[in-house]
Amino acid sequence: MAIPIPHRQLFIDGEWKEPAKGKRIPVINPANETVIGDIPAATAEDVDLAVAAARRAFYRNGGREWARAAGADRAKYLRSIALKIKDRTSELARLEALDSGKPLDETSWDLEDVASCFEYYADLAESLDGKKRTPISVPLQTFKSYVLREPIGVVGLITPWNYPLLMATWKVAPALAAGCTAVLKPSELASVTCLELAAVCKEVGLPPGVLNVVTGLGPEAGAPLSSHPLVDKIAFTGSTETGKRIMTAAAQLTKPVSLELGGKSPLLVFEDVDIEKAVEWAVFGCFWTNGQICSATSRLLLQESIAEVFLARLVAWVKNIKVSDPLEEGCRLGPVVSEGQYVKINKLISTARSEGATILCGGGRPTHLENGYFIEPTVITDVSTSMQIWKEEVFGPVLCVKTFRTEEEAIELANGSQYGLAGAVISKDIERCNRITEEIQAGIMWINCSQPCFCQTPWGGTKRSGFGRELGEWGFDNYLSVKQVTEYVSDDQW
Ligand code: TXE
Repeated sequence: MAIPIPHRQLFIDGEWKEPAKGKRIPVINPANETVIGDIPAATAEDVDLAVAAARRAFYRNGGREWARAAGADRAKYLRSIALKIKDRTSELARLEALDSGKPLDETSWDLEDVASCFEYYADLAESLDGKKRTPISVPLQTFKSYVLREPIGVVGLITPWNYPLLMATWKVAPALAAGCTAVLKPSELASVTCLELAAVCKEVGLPPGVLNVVTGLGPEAGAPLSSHPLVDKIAFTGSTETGKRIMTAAAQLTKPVSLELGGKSPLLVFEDVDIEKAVEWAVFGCFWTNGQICSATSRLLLQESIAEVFLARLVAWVKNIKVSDPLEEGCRLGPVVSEGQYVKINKLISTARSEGATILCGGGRPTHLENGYFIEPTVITDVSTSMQIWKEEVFGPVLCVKTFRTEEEAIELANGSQYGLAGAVISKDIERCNRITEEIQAGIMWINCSQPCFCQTPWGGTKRSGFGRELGEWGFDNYLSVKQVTEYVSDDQW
């Protein structure tokens, strides 16, 4: 059953606030292209207010209220947020499925991850209390040194639409746990659950200004945030193009940024595998979240000797994927998020076709679905390394396949990409798997699987997939700065 999209305003300084220009952006259900609600459209004026509120919250009471409160106090709020999210999981999962087109099962799992992520960073906030001053041994006895770990300040968090609330949580939870205050700018294509996070923060009594949520268009709300002189750091997940713009803006103020950008990750499958299991991982690794995952293993590298039998099983699996409205029972693939993405993905498929690639299955619109941004799960072979479909991130349900003969050739093909986010290898030979994980240029490697992600492990890329790590202790460090303190301790000085 569909539920109405709550009518929300911008969340600034703990209050709902109408956008300065009074504009709103329609929320479109990608499964049927109908307008189901709207979200406020912030502009630079609203961003200014949000940043000012975040600064007040950071420095209030000499910075003791949030920035220098005990980690255990901040942890209490994070745990209350997690609890409220758990109470509302099924409602929020439905809202997110309606807003983004992701299958309901997947948004439900994402919501569970959201709550766990808040709990995990609540634990780290507590542990910070014991690790605030870390002694360092120095060679001269007349000096004593230690490092202080302090929150960076006001952080701007700009997030995408493929995991709307989870991607926001990967940034909000560690930032707040570290003692930073934040302005979150979610994607205009899926902001509904981020506004509900604001509602949750209000309900649990999070001090005003600690988290502000400004929804709106990238150039109108995201750009003023990334170039704001009173924002101390920007964390971004999204396209490489926008990442470059954000980095350029931040460079003018020598502001630190962390960027999680696109990917075109390889999955290497060797001839010694259990074909059925490997096919299942290949399908999961590419078509999960409607193929809209930065780490999707969208380039399949198959050892030549098993290619024919593997591809036959792969096509059978892919044809069996249930494509439907995301709220329908058993849906495994919903529509892509927007008309823009629908057009972009179809264009990439038709270019591949005209360049001589073979569409082994899919490649069009499912015949049983008249409306909505649906694209059949698609497998493409006869791809050359110079083709756009092999080189560029599709961010949709499209898997490209190439074959290899030797391990060396597989590694060369895998690394022949501008991106370096993730990679996966499937083989019964664990030594080979370990060898390959060291050779692949990526920030994340999976062995005998694809896509599992835990909030304890670091997440981020190399090459044009960005830099900086989210999740785990690394994600926490993103929001902490290290201050060196050295004391002269000789008696004779005074
Ligand atoms: O991304 P954008 P879009 C990739 C994927 C997809 C493509 C385009 O290939 O097809 O990006 O998607 C905000 N200053 N990924 O257009 O523009 C924007 O409002 C500041 C990969 O949606 O990068 C949104 O909040 N902010 C990816 C966020 O940036 C700006 C996930 C991401 O939008 C801005 C999503 C500006 N000038 C898309 N312009 C991943 N790595 O997971 C836009 N934004």
